[in-house]
Amino acid sequence: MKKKVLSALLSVAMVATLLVGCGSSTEEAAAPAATEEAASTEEAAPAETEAAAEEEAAPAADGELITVGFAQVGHESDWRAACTQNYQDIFSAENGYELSFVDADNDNAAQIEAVRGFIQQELDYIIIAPIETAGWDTVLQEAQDAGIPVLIVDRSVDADPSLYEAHIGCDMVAEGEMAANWLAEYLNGEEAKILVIEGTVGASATLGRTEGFNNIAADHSEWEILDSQSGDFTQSGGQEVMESYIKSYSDFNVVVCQNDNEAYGAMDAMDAAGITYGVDGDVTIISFDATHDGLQYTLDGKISCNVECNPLQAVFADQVIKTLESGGTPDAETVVTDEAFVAPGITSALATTMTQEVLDGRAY
Ligand code: GZL
Ligand code: ZN
Repeated sequence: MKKKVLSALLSVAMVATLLVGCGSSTEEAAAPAATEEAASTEEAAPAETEAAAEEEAAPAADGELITVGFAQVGHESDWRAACTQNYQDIFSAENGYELSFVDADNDNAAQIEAVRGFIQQELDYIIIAPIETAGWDTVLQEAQDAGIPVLIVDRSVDADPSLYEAHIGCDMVAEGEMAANWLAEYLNGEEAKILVIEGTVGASATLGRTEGFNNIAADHSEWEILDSQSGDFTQSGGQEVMESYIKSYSDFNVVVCQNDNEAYGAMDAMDAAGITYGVDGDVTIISFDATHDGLQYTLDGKISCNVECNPLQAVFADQVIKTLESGGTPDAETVVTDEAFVAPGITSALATTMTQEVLDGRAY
């Protein structure tokens, strides 16, 4: 399976130019103000084409729009909103698509029913951002039996990879390891009593970030993970879990929130309890997503480390579909790599120190 590792280095630009690894095709993405450069591919990448090919996505040869069903997780977080907007921007009529979008509202059964609906409508393609990793084999087999290619995006599924054409997403285990490696650098051997607010139960983002963080924590006997409960990637979930933690634990100095919205809820709970956090507080907060507001809190010194998970992935799904449309074989796996950001005053070999310029240069 060819693997394409793309680094998503976002900087200010009015035209999105994507240099994509293998095959070095370049594509102007409709995603606003993002310049991403391929970092590397696993195989030696051919010399990148310099000039951005003005390859405009266009309706299929017969002028027909390509019909695509997108079964989205829900609307649980700011990250999700950015992901949805990105798919709606890219899968537009001017790009040759007719998009049927279903927000599954974090409900697994509803998401599987949405996919069955797309199959009944005999759409050309189905895109799934799976809420949970489990439970997908049957409906993916139904889609394959109906001759409808499926793309799995954002999160991943525990299913036979021959049941879908491609997976596009970030490496959640790497994100978890990035967070823990930064904490080790920051604490430099000091003790840590850690509380974790996990994401949605059974989601690959949750499983991966937890696994990655624990991989590194295992090397630090001076750390203790006191508890790890799901806040369901929502602000209210983060607040509820933090409120219960405050009742149960009086001696903690690190809170790991598996997305920004949970961090906002945790901060509300700590404010209400008079617990200080941030670079000048008693508690160090680590978050994931690096959304605009999450990075504002990082710039303000309230979140100490924020690990990015880049939601601007729709252009890669567009590329997979256009490759299939032209009879080609798309990369089975596209991994969009991430970076980390830390609060001003923190220097790190692993992360970018936040400035207003960095924040202004972000695309979401
Ligand atoms: C990550 C994505 C997660 C985000 C959350 O790829 O699946 O789901 O981290 C979102 O904000 O709810
Ligand atoms: Zn250690």
